[in-house]
Amino acid sequence: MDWNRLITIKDYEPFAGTEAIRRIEEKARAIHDLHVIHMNSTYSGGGVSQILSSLTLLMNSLGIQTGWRVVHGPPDFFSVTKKFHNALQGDEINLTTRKKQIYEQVICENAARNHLDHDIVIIHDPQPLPLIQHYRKKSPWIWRCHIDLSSPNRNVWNYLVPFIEKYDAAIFSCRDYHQNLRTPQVFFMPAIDPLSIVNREMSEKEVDERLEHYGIPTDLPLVVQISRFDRWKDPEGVIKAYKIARKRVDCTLVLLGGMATDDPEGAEVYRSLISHREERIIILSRQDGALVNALQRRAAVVLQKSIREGFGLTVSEAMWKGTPVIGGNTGGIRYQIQDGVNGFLVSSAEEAAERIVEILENPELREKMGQAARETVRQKFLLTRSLEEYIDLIGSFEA
Ligand code: UPG
Repeated sequence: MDWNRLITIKDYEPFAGTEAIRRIEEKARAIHDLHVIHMNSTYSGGGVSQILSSLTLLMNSLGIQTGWRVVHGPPDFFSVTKKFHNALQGDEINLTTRKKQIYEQVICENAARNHLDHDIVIIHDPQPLPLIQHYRKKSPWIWRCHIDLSSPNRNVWNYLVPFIEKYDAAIFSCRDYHQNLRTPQVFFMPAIDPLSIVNREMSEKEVDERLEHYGIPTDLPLVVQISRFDRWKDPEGVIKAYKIARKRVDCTLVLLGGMATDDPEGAEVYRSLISHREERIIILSRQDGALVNALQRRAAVVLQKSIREGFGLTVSEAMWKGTPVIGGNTGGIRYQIQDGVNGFLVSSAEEAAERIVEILENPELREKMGQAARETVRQKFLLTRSLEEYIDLIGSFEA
């Protein structure tokens, strides 16, 4: 592979198969030359930027003229939108007029700077949601929500509904997130890019080099969680599970989390964890895709002990590398992990500890689960599948 050229759909043939690639090319021809724009709230950090950096290139390679913009705003805007995010995942919120004003005014200013007269506009998550009310809408607008909507706080949800109902379609990651809305709802899961820095093949030597660079010891099995530092990802629960497990098996814990520019709580959660650091508890904040890749490959087991999770890209990423994942029994994780077959689902730190011990003490189980995990991702969670779903949805407006 020559990494100095842009990736094309043909590069995905070894993963998706010839037939799927031909089908995608044919469907894309029908919407060829359409001008599509994706808009979200950050170019770096977090799952949405990870998805858009791959998806937008691939759409262009298929002849769909696809752009990517981000909302700009001051810290108090992102502080408000993170509170909305938390409330949509079930938190309480004091929904004051001030919060609404900050949110709506910043979006009004963004609308003045962004001339969205594209053939299709795709808005990701709540941050840029109200943009739609500032345009004379000439074409379909789609709202793509990445959040776990299994039990949204009704105050915030009801406040956002009038914006959402201006859209022509809303995409949610699973059927469980279905809402009472006038807007048509479409359900499909996100997916991972097997050719991104985070997921592409790495040699053992490259893995060693990355881990050594950060001083991560590999003499004992690695128990790893990679996530933004966010309470919903339950880093405290991971540390608790690790401390219980290591009474029975020797292992090292690594918690890695890059900061996302649209998540002002990350630094605070990271600081709250620092006191847990010790020789065998490594807590790192770095933005290094190759390190994510190396850790997911070398880990004896990966945890994603979330309490809420729209989908959980890190689950599929580790599974793709043949590493068993212990996931929180919640949201989109339940659609990726089949308990006891390609990983484990858990509901407490104690259960997670049990499963860590079981996997570390049983290399055959680890191997078998890892293989099943990779096959699950190959069949269901690779980028080409979600790309095709986007193309189908866009095509449905053109028909
Ligand atoms: N990542 C890094 N470096 C880090 C930590 C994470 O590159 O230090 C990457 C990670 O590899 C993954 C992404 O960041 O690709 C994180 O994605 P995800 O685990 O899915 O979490 P969120 O950032 O919370 O993403 C939101 C939803 C999530 C959903 C995703 C896409 O919360 O549930 O899977 O959007 O829909």
